[in-house]
Amino acid sequence: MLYHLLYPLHTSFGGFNVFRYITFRGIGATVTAFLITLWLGPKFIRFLQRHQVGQVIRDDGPESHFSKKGVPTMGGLLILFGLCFSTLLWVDLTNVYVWIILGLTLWYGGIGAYDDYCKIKKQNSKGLSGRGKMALQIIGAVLAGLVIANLPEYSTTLNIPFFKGFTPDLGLFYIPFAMFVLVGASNAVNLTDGLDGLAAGPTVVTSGVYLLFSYLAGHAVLANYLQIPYVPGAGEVVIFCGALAGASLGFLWFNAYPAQIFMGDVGSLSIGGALGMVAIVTKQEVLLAIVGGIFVLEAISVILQVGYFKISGGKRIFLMAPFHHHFEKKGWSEPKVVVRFWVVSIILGLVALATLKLR
Ligand code: 57M
Repeated sequence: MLYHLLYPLHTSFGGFNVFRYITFRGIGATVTAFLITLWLGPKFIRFLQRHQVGQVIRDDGPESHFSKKGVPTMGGLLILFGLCFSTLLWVDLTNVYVWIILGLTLWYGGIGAYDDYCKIKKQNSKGLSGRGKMALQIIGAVLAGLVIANLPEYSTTLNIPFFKGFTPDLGLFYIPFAMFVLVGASNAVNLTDGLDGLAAGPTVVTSGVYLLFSYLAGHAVLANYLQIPYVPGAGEVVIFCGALAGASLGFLWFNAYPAQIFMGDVGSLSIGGALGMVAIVTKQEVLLAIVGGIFVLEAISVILQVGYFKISGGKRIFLMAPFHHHFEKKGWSEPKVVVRFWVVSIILGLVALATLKLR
């Protein structure tokens, strides 16, 4: 909004020229989202406590989690507010990509909010049915995939990190592929969100890396030089990524161990969807498996554990899945598991950046 209000005035006041620059607006969006989330956090936590929007804890989980009963949940609403407010404040509102990303993020947030609401109302850890949740996620993903694949300047080719010469065109198959990315990312973040700060930390790293990739993808000269796909208009996604990183950092302030608030499904499903959609817009879908490697590993640990549990008649690979619980069961303290996972996430972020030069 500021871009539309203030940039046109640059002819009378030269200083307003800065609103033209994506870098300036990206920093503005990051700081704004962080400060809003930080400012609203305590008020929002008190509001949730007053309305008893507290976490229901499973009785079959690690014992260290029993004391978390009643911690306010649905903190994702705070993240979504900071993210949307800041994005709308700083972005060029005529940019179609940002609207698609915001739409998908809010759709997934709506699914999560409904799920959280059901769990709190029924006072058990089962919300919306797994199938119902999946069906709603697929509908959102297919719609988003159809819209984006039909944009004239968008290409349905696939880009594979380290293999820049190999870019197969998926054509119509791009829609199921996009669906896989969106539904997979959303559920992977959801599975990761089981320890204080565990999902928010890698979210900051992933959005930070995609902030850079959006800038490069939207810059014809740099994209050409680095041999990455040029997506006209993708530069504005920098503002969304900055706002996501800022809002997640603000949320992390309160979600850090011992957490005063959890994000709930409204947070985890929407963040996963947002990251998936950003990866799709910037044409760096496969890269998400690297930079978001923590989310992928958590999801794989669940698939392996559940699969093996079924075929072996009750045996396990990990002491408990998702595998952050495995380390807890081994005796690592919760902050140790979380910080070590952050360390891995940062290293994976660096590997993702290396794909810019290595081919
Ligand atoms: C949700 N949610 C947390 C909070 C958060 C198939 C199966 C593996 C699925 C999986 C599952 O349901 N995962 C998705 C994970 C829950 O957190 C809430 O949920 C939101 C995210 N969706 O924002 O609102 C609990 O996680 C803890 N937490 C924190 N700090 C945070 O910042 O400590 C969350 C955020 C919270 C809190 O304790 O209550 C969750 O874990 O439920 N299921 C599981 O994860 C379960 N695994 C399991 O059953 N494994 C089995 C195999 C055979 C399937 C096994 O390995 O034996 C575990 N989850 C729990 N206890 N809580 C195991 C038991």
